Amino acid sequence: MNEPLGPDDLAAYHENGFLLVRNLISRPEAATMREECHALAARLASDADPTWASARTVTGASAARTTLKHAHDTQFHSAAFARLLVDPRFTDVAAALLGGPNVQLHHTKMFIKPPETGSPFPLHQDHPFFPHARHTVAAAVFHFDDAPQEKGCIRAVPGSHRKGPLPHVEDGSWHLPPDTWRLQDARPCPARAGDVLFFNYLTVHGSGLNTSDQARTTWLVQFRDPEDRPTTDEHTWSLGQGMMLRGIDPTARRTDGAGEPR
Ligand SMILES: O=C(O)CCC(=O)C(=O)O
Repeated sequence: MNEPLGPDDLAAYHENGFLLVRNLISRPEAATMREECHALAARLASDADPTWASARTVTGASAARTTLKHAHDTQFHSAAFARLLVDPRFTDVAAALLGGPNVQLHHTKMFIKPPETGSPFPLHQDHPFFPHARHTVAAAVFHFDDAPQEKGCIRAVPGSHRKGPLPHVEDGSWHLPPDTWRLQDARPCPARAGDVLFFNYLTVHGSGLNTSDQARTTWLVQFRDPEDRPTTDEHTWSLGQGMMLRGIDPTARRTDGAGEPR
């Protein structure tokens, strides 16, 4: 079997804490998934806006009424997401980055940043949302349309994962103190439809406002080594948590509801 990543890619991931994998899926596949996302958003037709309060107060976006559409655990809404979750093009890269054969799901989340008003995310680590003992948790952000800087692409701070868990401000969500962690200082990661951005949950990241006339459509998959365990029950409600995406769960954890959190 071909290695999914070369040694330079792996070294860059471990050095920077993030890696953009180009064309992990094809542009036509990305276009199909984009339609799935927008159809799901229309079916859910929710008025709820998941924009973080801090996005309005610390990113300078307060003047605009910014908006965001999201949906958790999309594989429970459409089988197209379930197929992509176990697609070896994704899971082989995830395993290579984890450094072992087994990849377990934590949760998935679709984001649509609408044109002109798509909300920013202040810089943060994902760690405070779902801390784990061994810090193997990582995200894969699938881009289903092009995400240049003006669409509010993700930005990341190279090497920030090596600082370990950082103190965050909590105000409904978690973010880093904006005076020391400025979004504009983080490195933009512009992506094209079909690209997937991988980053560890300790990597400091955020994203800007979508000022373009097109929506930015992404799907985020949080995954981990199954031998890594949550240290709180903060985010154990996700329906699909604990599903194996590749390999086995060597811990043979009980799945009948009587065991510890998934
Ligand atoms: O999709 C984005 O722009 C950022 C999302 C993010 O930072 C997160 O969900 O933790």
